[in-house]
Amino acid sequence: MRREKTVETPYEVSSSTRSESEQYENIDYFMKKRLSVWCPVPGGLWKSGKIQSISGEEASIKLSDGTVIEASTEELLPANPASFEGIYDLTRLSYLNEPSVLHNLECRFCGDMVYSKAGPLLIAINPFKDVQLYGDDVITAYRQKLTNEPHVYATADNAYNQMMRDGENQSIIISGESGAGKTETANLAVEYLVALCDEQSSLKDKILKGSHILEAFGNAKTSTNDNSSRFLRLVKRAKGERSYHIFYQLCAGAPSSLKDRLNLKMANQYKYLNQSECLEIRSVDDASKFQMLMEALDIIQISKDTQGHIFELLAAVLWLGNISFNKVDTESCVEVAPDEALTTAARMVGCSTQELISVLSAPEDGTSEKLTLQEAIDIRDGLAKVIYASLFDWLVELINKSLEVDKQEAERSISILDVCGFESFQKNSFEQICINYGSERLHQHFARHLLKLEQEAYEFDGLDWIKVDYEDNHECLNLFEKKSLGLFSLLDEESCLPTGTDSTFLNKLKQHLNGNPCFKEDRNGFFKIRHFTGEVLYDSNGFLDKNRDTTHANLSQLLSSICLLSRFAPNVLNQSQAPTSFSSELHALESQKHLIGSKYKDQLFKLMQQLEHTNPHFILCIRPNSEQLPSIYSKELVLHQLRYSGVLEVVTIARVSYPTQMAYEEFANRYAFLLSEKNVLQDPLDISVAVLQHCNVLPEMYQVGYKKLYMRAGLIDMLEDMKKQVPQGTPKIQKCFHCAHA
Ligand code: AOV
Ligand code: MG
Repeated sequence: MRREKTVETPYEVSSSTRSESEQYENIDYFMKKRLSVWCPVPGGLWKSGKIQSISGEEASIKLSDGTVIEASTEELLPANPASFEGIYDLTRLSYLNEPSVLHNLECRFCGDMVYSKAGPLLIAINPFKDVQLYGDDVITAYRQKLTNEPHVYATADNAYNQMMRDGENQSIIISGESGAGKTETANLAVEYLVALCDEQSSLKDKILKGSHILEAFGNAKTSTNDNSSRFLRLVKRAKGERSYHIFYQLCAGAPSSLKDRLNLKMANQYKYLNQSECLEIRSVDDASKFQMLMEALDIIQISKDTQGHIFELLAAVLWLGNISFNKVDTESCVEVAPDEALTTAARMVGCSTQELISVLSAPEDGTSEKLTLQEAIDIRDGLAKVIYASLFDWLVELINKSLEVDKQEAERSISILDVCGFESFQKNSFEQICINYGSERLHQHFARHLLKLEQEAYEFDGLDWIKVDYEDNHECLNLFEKKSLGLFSLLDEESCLPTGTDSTFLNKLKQHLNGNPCFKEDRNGFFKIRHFTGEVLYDSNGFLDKNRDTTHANLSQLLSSICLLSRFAPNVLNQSQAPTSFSSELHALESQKHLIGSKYKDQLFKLMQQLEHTNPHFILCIRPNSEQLPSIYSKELVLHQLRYSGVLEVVTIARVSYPTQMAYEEFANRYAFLLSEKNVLQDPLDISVAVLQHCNVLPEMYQVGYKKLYMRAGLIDMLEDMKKQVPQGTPKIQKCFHCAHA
């Protein structure tokens, strides 16, 4: 043991860089000084205790609960002194190892300090309860820099200041699995940023209400999150899950005049809602949510007329789902049942019953063949999906218009990225594969910025740097993206073949992906993918249908049905607030005839490209338990998330990294005056080194690269302090800079 440390210092060199022999010495030292160590226990976790005796490579440890266990000295890890307990930045831990990180986060979580720093990364552990960390007073405290506690507000503040200072676009990238708290975190970041524009309080209100509206239309209950950000779930979903919140809110909260106008029933009478046997969410009042939604629509200045159209479209979707089909002859052909569902759906869409019947009865190939039951259902569901998708896009446009967000005009921006989080259920399908592929892409972005680029820059500039390894996910991304032989290409190919089925698709996967270490065959109809988070079992059943998305195939048919659109044509809407009409959203969808999987992949690519042009700020949300309950910290679950996200690696790099980097010319220009008058040096590098030596800066505080000077955290602040104290041209340096440790 080189030194004993009881005080915290930001300048400590990482314990992880110590050699193994030093670790051995540590063990002895830990026993003699009766310092705590982490001892592995069955189940893959650790308990803290004190070493009682060591015999060879075996140690006897007395745990805090009094039990004594034996463990190999190699497996013991140093625990941090009590004074480090609950420290706000993991890079400041004296000993960096998994149990220490896990324990530190637990201490903070138990004290309702749900945010911690891991160097440049903000970690947010979902409290699943009101933690009194938000609101106007707290916002003010962060705006006035009265606190150093990590917080999403601090991250947002940082992004804003950097945008103003450097004129560079920023992004706040929020990752974490489903239910980890990404959307809440994104909302809090928005809340902080809108507080910065308080002179325009109407804008503030509109931004917040706009996100409430999108949440009602874009979120739904799943088994891991009561308010999950979703897509693809209008017509089918697993038991215990709900469709988009807005449908239940409308059924529960519509005033009676609106109910009459829409011929609205209770939620349990609609097939699209009742099929998953889940209509309510614990402690959520859908009716009052609907009142809030109507207020939000008013604040966004969506006219009552337009609001009426929006509700009609929602009712149209619900009633479409109730349309049934009767057998017409012995050949299993069907026709639309002429009942209340049909007439109401037609009325809501704005066409005659006969016109809706002809849309629902026309085969894709334009022949006059009658449809089978499945074909008819596909067309009906496709119509419902396209109406809902267009409605959603139209709403986004209306909200943006109301906020006067004009992409061309915005000079600088902060983008906040909140996507669907990683999912692994008992049954995983096409929806999960899209979501999980998205998570892989995002993880790659995270790892590139926090683990790869910085290390590469050090190596490139010739720094003495011990590389920190991390698991990269390119093999898995390759599995999805490889040209012509990746999962999405194979899925597209099979979806376009008239003979393609889920099982021919699976065969193709086996044929082409078996060499990929992330792909595994499984029992009939199933396959496994090893994601960065772990292995997920997928059921190939239904992949082709979901990818084909019958919606688009039938759209030309729908578009030719003029009556359907007339209701929503631009002249019906108030032009001043309708940047695009519902009908043009429909046309826009029609022009995108891609299959769903590759469309999603392309969109993700574009998004990632946009993000590459921003300065990123990362937030990692962690789910502390699977039950969505407060005050429960499942060590296994948290550790798993810390591991696959690479948090320990991020901290390891941050501890030994050089966050300030400066070209020698700039450094010399700024600080050369600190040197004595006799200075005759000319070369900026020589001047820079002379300044550092003159100020007694310890060598481990900086490194000299080929092109730049690399400095540890705190050094530049110290030099700036000295600069302020020494009037320029008066080269009297008395103050020395010391690291806190000897
Ligand atoms: P997600 O966005 O990460 O899941 P959410 O942001 O919807 O997760 O969070 C899930 C739930 O956790 C919320 O509905 C809240 O009840 C609770 N929660 C999250 N953050 C906080 C917080 N800071 N304070 C109190 N409660 C919180 V998904 O969208 O499923 O990937 O697709
Ligand atoms: Mg979400």
